[in-house]
Amino acid sequence: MKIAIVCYPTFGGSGVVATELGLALSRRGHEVHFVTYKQPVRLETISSHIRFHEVNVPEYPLFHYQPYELALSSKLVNVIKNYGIELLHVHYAIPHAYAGYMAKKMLEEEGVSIPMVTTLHGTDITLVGNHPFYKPAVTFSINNSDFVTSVSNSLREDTLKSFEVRKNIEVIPNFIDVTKFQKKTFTDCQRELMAHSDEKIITHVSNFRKVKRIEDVIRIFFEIQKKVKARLMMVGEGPERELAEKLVRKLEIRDRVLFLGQSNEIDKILCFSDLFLLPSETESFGLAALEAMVQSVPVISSNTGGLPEVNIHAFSGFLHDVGDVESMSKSAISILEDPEKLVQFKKQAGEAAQKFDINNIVPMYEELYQKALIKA
Ligand code: GMT
Repeated sequence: MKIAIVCYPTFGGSGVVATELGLALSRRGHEVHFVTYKQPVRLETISSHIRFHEVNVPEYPLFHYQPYELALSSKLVNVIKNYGIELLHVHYAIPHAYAGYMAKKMLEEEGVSIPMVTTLHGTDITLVGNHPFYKPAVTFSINNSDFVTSVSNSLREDTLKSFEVRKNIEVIPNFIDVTKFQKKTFTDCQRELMAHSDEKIITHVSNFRKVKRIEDVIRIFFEIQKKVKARLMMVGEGPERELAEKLVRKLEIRDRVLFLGQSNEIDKILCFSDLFLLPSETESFGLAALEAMVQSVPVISSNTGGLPEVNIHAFSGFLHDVGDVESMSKSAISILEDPEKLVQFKKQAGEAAQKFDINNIVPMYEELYQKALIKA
């Protein structure tokens, strides 16, 4: 099948999922065309089955805001026609579903019919999409997609609660390539570069936005390091980083906290981590938690959104109420202080990740595409 994928190419869950999906589909024989404003960060392999089409928005002094949706929908029309694309899959409703719908309509005028699948990822529904400035357009785009998927049951529920949706929303969870980690491809898992042998390594990975509650991450670590010799790896970049660094200075734990910035080597960092922290305000799925779990890193998270569908309480880690730093710290310490418990939780975290293996999930998308093609 010839599939066009629209996504955000930057660091962030929805772009990662879209890219990994495209790569997996290409390995299964499909021809995948990524249409976005920059080469997606995880799209390192270019093969005859993978193409990248860059959306350019020419600058013009009259424009206060560059009309990206317009450029994207025009690009989609050209790519779909020129390459005989059979299906359009847009990730993140804003503005991709809206632009995709416009492309579909323009193509219809030319006698070309193409089904559109929209995957909802989280903030396009819970934080941004819900804003009155966007809501009518998001509702319209969802209702006018041929098929709609969400990455968790929780996000499906949130969408149905907040929007007047007339569409069925199918849950297709995010996924991970379990075999890649079983093969232990990282021969350079050099823990000793990051910490002393008697120190535990605690990790947090995110885009450092308010929703991630970065202050809680630091405060949980502050409690942990009072009881257990440990270091904190802060991976990512975003608006809350400066505040976090300030708090680290105030708490006088600068020598134990490393801000690593954005990294393409998350796998390598997770491979030597002992515990992962994700105390988010809301999280539709929590792909970062799954990426930790597949490498046998237990997760201490909040119990919000789709996190309970991924992180299993008292098995792959612990979940507590948003903002309950005390309970999260206690649970973290209980795992880290007890070597046997740590080994057991590490094993269980790996086990819980199996359910989300790429080989179980990608066929769900393929099945949906087939349905969409029949309907078109
Ligand atoms: O919040 C982020 O980290 C980025 C955001 C995105 O769209 O890139 O992530 C959302 O989509 C991910 C992939 O489906 C989910 O794993 C994240 O939980 C979700 N973020 C939120 O709901 C806050």
